[in-house]
Parts: sequence; structure tokens; C-alpha cells
Amino acid sequence: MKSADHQVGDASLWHCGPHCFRLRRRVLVMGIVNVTTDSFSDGGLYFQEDQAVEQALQLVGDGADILDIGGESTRPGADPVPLQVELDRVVPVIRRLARETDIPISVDTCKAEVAREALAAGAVIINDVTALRGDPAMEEIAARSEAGIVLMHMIGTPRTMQHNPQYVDVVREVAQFLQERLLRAEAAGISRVRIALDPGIGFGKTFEHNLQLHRRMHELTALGRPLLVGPSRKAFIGKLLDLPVEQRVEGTAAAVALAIAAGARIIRVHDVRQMTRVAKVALALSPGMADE
Ligand code: HH2
Repeated sequence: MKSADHQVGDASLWHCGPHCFRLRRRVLVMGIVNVTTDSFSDGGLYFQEDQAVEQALQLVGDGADILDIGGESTRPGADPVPLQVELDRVVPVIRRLARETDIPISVDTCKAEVAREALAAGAVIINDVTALRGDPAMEEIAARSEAGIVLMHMIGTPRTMQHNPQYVDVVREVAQFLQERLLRAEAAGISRVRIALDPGIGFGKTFEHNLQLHRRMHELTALGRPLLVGPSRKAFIGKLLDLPVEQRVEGTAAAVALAIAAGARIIRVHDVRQMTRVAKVALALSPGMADE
């Protein structure tokens, strides 16, 4: 087995509806579109349907491989959004983007009904920050679809997750959780080629926990599925640099580059133009890339 194979294992394929991504030598840049009023870094900027579509098309022009459309903020302490409000935010945007572009669309939601309607409108990935635990109907919606599924680690809910999160060994516990959720999803009829895993940077983690997860990310890329990482503009970067959210692009670049070097193959980011360039260089410089 060559070293790159060893590093990402059979994690190199990710099936999302009609798309099959080969990720051994490729990084996917997932561009974030928050159709919300209260997201931590861009709340309110893309709240209107036209603004959201325009921003999404801008991200496509900037090099995004996937668009992740969300209608409910998951920032610490965020209030849940009622079902109909979330549907009204994301479904029209997804429908228009599916018509206007060929780019794979992901829906960032914990609600089964939002996922169902988003898939019907053209989404091909369900990004569920609860790892299918939030809504009892989500597993079945996911199993019945052909969509790619992102299983993310979080303690509690966005409202409670930052209330003194504790671990003995955060990396081992996150890895165990992701492995358990992967097996559970498979048992529910979701084949593993459709699943990507995500440590949930900032979701029920202290500053030090987030650093540990980044430092030991290779332990998570060894789980045998593509690893998605979302450090973009998050608070640990702000704390390291003592900078506000709009000045965290270089810090995000460093986190993204090191995640890729550790084997992560999907990066969820706001600054798509910059991170596409970072990803290209980081991948070329990553261990194992010259083995063939
Ligand atoms: N982070 C956020 C939201 N969704 N999904 C995954 N899979 N991984 C992440 O790290 C992740 C996520 C938070 O970022 P953002 O969407 O910009 O903020 P908000 O939740 O406030 O809308």
C-alpha cells in the first residue's frame, strides 16, 4: 500500500447523488452561503433570496466545488429557527441554483423536512451538524436518498454546546463518536461511500480542544472516510490572532493548509477564492502526493 493510500485509506471516494468525487489527490472547497440574519460571521448579508443566489454564484466563480446552503445559524447560543422559516429561506435558493449551475449543492440543516425538500429542489448533500441525531426522521430521509451525508461531532445543541464542554481526550472521543455514527448510519441503510466525517470545530469545544483536534487531525483522517473540516473564521483563530471575524482569512488559510496536509479532503469555508489557492498549494505539498 502506498503512503497516500495508507493516509486516506478507502476514504478516497465520496458519492453524492450523481456525483462521485475521487479525493485521493483532490480537495473539495465547500463554499458557505448563510441565508440567515444571525450567522456568526456574515449574518444578514445574504438573507434575501437574490443576495444569497448572487453570493453563491460569486463563490462558484471563485472556484467552489460545492455550495453549502444553510438557513439556521449554529453559532453558540443561537435560537432554533421554525421549520417553515427555514424552508422559506433555503428551498427557493437551492431551486434557483440547481437551475442556474451544475455545481453540487449541500443543505446545512438538522431538520428532516428541510433536507427532504432541499433534495427535491436539487441538493445532493445533507450536512447535518447533529450527525442524524437531531430529528428522528432524518435517518430515513437520508437512507432513502442517494445524497452524500456529512456526519459532524457536536456535544449537546448549539444553544448548550459551549457550556463547559469536557473530554478526557477530545481527539479520541471525537474519533469514537464519528466511528459509532458511521456504523449507525450504515445500519440504517446509508452506504459508507456516501458518508463524510467532520470533527465539528467549535461545536462543544474549548479553545484548547480545537487546537488539539487540528494538531492530531491525522487520527481522524485515518477513520476511513473523507474528512470535512470547517475552521473558517472561527473563534479559536480570532483568539490566536486577537482579530475580529472579518480579519481571520490568513488564520483560516493556515488551519486549512495543515488540515489538508493531515489528510482532510473537504474544507468548508467562507473565503472561497483565497482558500481554493491555499488548498491547491497545500495538497501539492502534502505527504504522499509524489508517490505515483
Ligand atoms: N460550521 C458551521 C456551520 N455548519 N457544518 C459542518 N459540517 N462543519 C462545520 O464546521 C460547520 C457546519 C458554522 O459556521 P457558519 O455556517 O459560518 O456559521 P453559522 O452557523 O453561525 O451560520
